[in-house]
Amino acid sequence: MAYLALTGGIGGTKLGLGLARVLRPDALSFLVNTGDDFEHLGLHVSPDVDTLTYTLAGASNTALGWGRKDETWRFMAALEALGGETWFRLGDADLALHVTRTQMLKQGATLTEAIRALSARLGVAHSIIPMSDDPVRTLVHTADGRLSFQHYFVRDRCRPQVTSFEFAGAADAAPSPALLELLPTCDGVIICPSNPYVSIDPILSVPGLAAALKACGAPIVAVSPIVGAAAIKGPTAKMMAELGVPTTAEQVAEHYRGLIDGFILDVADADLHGALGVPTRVRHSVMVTLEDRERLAAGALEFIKELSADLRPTAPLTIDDADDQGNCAQ
Ligand code: FO1
Repeated sequence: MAYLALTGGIGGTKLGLGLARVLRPDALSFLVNTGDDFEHLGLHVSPDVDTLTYTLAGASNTALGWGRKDETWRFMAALEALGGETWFRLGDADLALHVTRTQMLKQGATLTEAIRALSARLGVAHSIIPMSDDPVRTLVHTADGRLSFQHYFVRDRCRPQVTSFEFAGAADAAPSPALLELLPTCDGVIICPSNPYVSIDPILSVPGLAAALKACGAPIVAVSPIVGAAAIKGPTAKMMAELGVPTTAEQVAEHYRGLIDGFILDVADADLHGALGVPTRVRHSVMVTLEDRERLAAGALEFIKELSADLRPTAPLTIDDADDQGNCAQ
């Protein structure tokens, strides 16, 4: 069995780690948001890819939630002394990753190739795939005007009131070839409890990507990032309120309507079980310990297996059947 996890940001990475601990590298790949990527100080920074990479490598800064553990900050101190831009902090060891990736990209590697090589060098055995090799950049439309994602998120600390989102470049982007290669053997897709608007939607904005996920016929299960009326991590609930939608798990399920085959609710939202127009399961989804992450991962996989039994025909498929279902294994 082989699974694909869609993720971006710190909340999604928590479940990503749980999945990586219960599934061998040949049974799990990650498809990661690169809408947060940006050129900073002349370097290609890929925050969501790097947060996942460091986490799977056992090298993450758990206090910050991003960057490397045991980090030093001499570069930032020197930059500050020179009057450079310091609103986005790059640790000394983290800097080495951005420099190397930028160099690889300049020498002609695709983002998929650069991530594959660098994650392997950091000791990550699971496959980390960017949503696209083409630049797609999340722009946040706010009451204060249009902001690039990192300006909104880090420099302005998510303070501006959000009105909508734009994924610049998406129309001309293609899914990473590595994704299209693995989909024919995919048995289940997990949408991690990442921010639906700025972590998962950029992935789904790549033309043909959502259709390819759907067409491979494997169950797609999302884990709610909203518990009660609050986001487990980050600005999801604040964004929903500003967009004028209810800050509920039900609304997240609604957001993914047409894509997902199942939705995992937290125990705090057990009253919504069976009431969302999509099959649901109730699990403890607030991940504090490593065991919490593994337990939720196992719960998501169990749900996918149950859904597979419902979605997949029991009789073997004929070639005509596969054509009718748009089966991507052709
Ligand atoms: N987040 C911050 O809040 N402040 C920072 O200075 C910062 C630097 C940074 C450097 C490298 C990196 O990979 C991530 C970094 N992040 C920082 C996190 C990042 O901005 C966000 O977590 C994601 O883009 C949102 O998913």
